[in-house]
This record gives sequence, structure tokens and C-alpha cells, in this order.
Amino acid sequence: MRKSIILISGVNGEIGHGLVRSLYDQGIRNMIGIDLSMADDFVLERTEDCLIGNILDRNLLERINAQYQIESIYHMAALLSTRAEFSPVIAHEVNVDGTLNLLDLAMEQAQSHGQTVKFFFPSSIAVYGIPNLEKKTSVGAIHEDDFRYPQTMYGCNKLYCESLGDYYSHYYKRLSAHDSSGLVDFRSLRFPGIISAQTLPAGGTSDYAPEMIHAAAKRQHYSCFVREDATIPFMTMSDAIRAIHLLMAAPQNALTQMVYNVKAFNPSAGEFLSIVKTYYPDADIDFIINDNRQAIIDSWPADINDDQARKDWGWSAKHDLDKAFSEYLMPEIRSRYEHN
Ligand code: AKB
Repeated sequence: MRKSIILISGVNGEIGHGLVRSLYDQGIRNMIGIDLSMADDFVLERTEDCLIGNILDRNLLERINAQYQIESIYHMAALLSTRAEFSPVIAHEVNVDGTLNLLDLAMEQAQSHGQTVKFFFPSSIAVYGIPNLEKKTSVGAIHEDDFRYPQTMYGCNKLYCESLGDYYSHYYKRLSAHDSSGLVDFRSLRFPGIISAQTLPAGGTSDYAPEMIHAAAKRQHYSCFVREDATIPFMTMSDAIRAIHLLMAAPQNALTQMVYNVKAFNPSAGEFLSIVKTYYPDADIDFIINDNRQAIIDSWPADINDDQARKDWGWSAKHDLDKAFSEYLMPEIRSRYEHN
């Protein structure tokens, strides 16, 4: 009998961390992580095992396939939008081939044990591409089917992987004698920028908001790389993790789509700084614009519509911008940096 597990790729990353924390708090003890480097103690203490390896390594995935019975996969490994622009081909390999490998593993598993494997895929507002700032301000909160013209390699990768998820869930090898539809149950959220109280992101373009608050708390200087009026949606890590759990727990027949927008608040970078300054009046933050990163933010929506997630599986964010600071970020961040 193979041991039944939950597989988490990119377990050392920001969402991986948040996910391990909350699954462990829910009593889940059969998590296996994979990441390129050794997991930190926090993750090691809460997972059954963490494998150091690459999701592009088919031998490693073969070993996992042979050793474990996979109930569900949370596929968090990815190269984010800024990093992907420096190495687009590598980003494509990790973001697309890596996802394909894990979808294939999910299908092999489901075919061998005969039970559906649930697959969570974090997509992103990067799948959207708004042609200019005038349009960005006039269109309002955009729906899942609007403006899917990504301008980054990462956005292209995420959009294509959403389609791969649909293919593996519904149309896999449809010419063969066996019907494989429903064996993989792919579910995805298009995340906005995520702000964690515990960790800092690496390689994203929405990173300016979390970098601002963490720098202020550490009493360090920070130069924000986008204009004060730059606006995209955000949410707290705790809401992001809640959204994953709600979506994964929803009955399949409640879901009217495979990919959902979720968001909580959408301050401009200047508004974000104003709130940071109410907590850290001496915060040493200026704006030195990186035009290329600014252009990426300009192409992302100022707001997204998450009505379908609300309707289908009861989504609503717990933290608006004020609560994000007062109830989530500040208590944790204060105790973290003020003791050091
Ligand atoms: C990034 O900035 O690349 C990510 C994202 C919005 O998906 N945080």
C-alpha cells in the first residue's frame, strides 16, 4: 500500500509556507514538499518529508509516483513576473513544463488508484494585459474573460497553464478508449499581489507593497519602483490561503468555472505608503521609478471582479486595507521586528 499524501511544490516559497502553516494547523500531517533548496525548519517541522529537487526532473517525479498515493497537489513552484523577464526561456520551462509534469503525475496517479486527484494552481492577475492607462482607469473591475492578453512571460505561462488544467480535467486523450475526464480536478485562483506578514516575496512585480511595509518595520530605507498612482489589487496572505481552502473544499458541482478572480483591496502605491506612515511616521520611503517594472504594473488591472467566487463558493476577503494592517500585518510584523 502506498502512503496517501498531499504534495506541495515550491514549498519554501511564500504561499507554500502559508499553506503548510494552515494545513498543519488543521491537523494535516501527510504533506510532502518539493523545492529546489532545503526547506527551513518551520516547513520541515510541519511536513512529513521535504524533497530537494526540480519539478522538471522526471526521475524524481517517477520516484514520487512509485512511492506515494497522491490525494491532492498544490503546485506553488513558479518563477514570478519580474524574474521571468530576465530569463524567459527558463521561466517557460519551470512555469509551463513544470506544471505539465505535475498535471501528468496527477493523471497517472488518478488512473492508477482510481480516485480523483485535486490540483490547485495559483494563477495571477498577470494573465491580464490592459493596452494603456486610459483604458486601465476606465474599465473598472475586470471579469475573468476580459483582457486576457498578457504582456509578460509569466502571464503567458499562467494563462496557458489554466488551459492545460482544463485539458487534463476534461479532454485528456479524448481519442483513446478510456474516458479520463474528471480524474484530475483542476482548480485555480487568479491572485492579486499578496502581502504576507511572515515572509517577503522574491522576483515579483507586485513586491513593492510588501517590501514597503517590511522595510518600514525594519527601519530601513526603501525606494518604491513604481509611481505613487500605480494601482493593482492586493490581498493578505491569510486571505489568499483562506481562498485556497474554500475553493478546494467546494463541492465540484458548485463550481461554474475552473479559474476564479479573488481580491480584497486596491490602493495606489501612494495610498499604501500613507497607511504605512500612520504606523511608521518616520518611514524612509521614496519613489524611484523603474520604467520597465512600471509598464508591467500599468498592464495589470487596477481592479478585478470576484463576484463569481462569491457566488459559487462563498468567497469574501476578511481583510480590507485597514484590517489588513490593524488585524494581520501590524501585530505579526511588530512582534517579529521589534524583538530583533
Ligand atoms: C508577481 O508580481 O509576479 C506576482 C503576481 C501578481 O502574480 N506577485
